[in-house]
Amino acid sequence: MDFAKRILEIQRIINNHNYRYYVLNNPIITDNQYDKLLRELEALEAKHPEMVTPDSPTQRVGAAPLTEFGAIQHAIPMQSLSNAMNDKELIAFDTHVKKLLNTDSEINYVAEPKLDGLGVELVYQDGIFQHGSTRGDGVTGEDITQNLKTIKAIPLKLRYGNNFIPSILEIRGEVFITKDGFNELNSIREASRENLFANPRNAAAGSLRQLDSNITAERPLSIFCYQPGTIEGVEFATHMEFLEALKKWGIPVNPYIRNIFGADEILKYHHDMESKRNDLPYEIDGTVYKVNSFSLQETLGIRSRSPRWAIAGKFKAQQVTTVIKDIDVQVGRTGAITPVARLEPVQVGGVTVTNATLHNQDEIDRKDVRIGDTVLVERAGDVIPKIVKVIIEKRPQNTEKYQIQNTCPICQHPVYRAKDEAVMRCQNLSCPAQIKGRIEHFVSRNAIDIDGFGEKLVEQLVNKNILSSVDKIFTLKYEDLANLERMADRSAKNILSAIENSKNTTFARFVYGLGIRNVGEHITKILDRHFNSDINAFMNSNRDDLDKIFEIGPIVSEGIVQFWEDSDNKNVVLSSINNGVNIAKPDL
Ligand code: 9MJ
Repeated sequence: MDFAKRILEIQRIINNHNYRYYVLNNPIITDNQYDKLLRELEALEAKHPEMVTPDSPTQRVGAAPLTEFGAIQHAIPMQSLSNAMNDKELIAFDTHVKKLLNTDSEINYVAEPKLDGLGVELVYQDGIFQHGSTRGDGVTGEDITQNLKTIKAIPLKLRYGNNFIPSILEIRGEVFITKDGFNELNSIREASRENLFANPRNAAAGSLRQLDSNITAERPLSIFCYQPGTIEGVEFATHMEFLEALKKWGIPVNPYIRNIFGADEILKYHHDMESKRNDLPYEIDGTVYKVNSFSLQETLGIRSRSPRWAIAGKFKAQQVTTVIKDIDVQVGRTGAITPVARLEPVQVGGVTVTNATLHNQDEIDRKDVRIGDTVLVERAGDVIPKIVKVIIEKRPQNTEKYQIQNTCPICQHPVYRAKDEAVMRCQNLSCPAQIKGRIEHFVSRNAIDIDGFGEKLVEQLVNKNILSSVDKIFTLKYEDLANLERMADRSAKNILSAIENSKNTTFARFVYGLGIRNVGEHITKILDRHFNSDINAFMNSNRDDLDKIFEIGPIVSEGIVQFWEDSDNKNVVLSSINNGVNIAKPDL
């Protein structure tokens, strides 16, 4: 057989297997056989690059990483659904629809499982996948075409199953990760000491937001589609007809979608799906009901943010009991100290839960959570599991009240808690847990403004231990930069010259860059005026001096005093000045 014929044949065979697997849920070959076909196609296309088309199954991976996502306008806004929290609200929805349509007859609805993933829009032009986007704010989303192309459940080319292909087909659906895929992904991440995803939804979202689609390609993402956008060239009378057409075009549609009538069937479907929920391979957090007839949908119309012809019925949160093995204290990028309960791993609806946030000391005190306690844990929707309560009867003997230490678990500097704030913070400018964020803030446009000093550069310099505090920026040498990966001679020189330029700065910019708690740009200007741009006077100010400044309240002065109590913070400032930072008098 000639190569051109064979290439087209393998493309067709692979697309057919995708269809059998993702739409019909009835695969007939093994993963190995599938990979073998793909490799044969890759080899043939490598020899005949002129035969490669954008919709070839080989074109899902390999795109160059992006520097940022472009924006995509949705031709029709992507609305969200209003929620019914219980049976009563589901019945009220049906009653309202009947009233608006002025009818006593049972309404025909399409009942759908509500997938807990990420809403996306796919656009096909003459049957070829053109681009896809996130929901964003509903009007404008992010262009995640390259990432969506890696999802094998999304056909790059529609099947001619309906004997016609619309010129424009916009469809909405939910990208998700299966429970098994999520658990497996997290065990891999745990083994390589990476941060774990809190739930399958976050894992799907994190995977879709990768600028490098080769990373997305390694994540077990899938999709079910459930809603039309603009469609040109075909008309449908009902939502169900639209869904049937999607299947014939090769687009995955959830197999539990049903045609139902009236409130009784809404409740029955809702309860049936709730009892099936834990047996499904993916997460659902409720059910959705849509008036089937498109003309009735039009009559019902939309509210500002959601259609009147649809409702989402939410499931109750799932709860289980487990034991707190330990309590760890984490330091966020902004210095916030968060206690996290390490749990005896427990399955909640097929997802392994190992951690729960304890928020802060007040929360720990309120619930009197102790290491060794048996606790009731709840996973509600897409949030991180939370501890509902301690089962006091199961508390072992000799437990102690838990108290977060008053030093940072990472750098051992004292932590500070502002009056009226529940959160404790580490204000050490050089705390390793915060250093990347601190440097990024210090060099940012409204702070000392070093052009070209981006997130990637900070990441490299900190990881290589070249930068461990902000003052070290001013002692960077050409070799420190030029030896970094992907750093051209010219860029290294440009960055050094931007650093030189930044040394002539103002009090307000410099102090803003220090990131003192509650000291924003406005406050830095007030301090500038009060201390007459004298950074030494500011560093050595005490509570009384600060309290005298009109416009500065006790919470701000408390943060400042605590910041300067840490002599290492003063040393960073002095070292910056010794290394050439010159704070000019501003034009006030
Ligand atoms: C989910 N999340 O499964 C819709 N959804 O319809 C289903 N979401 C939806 N439909 C219109 N099944 C807006 C959102």
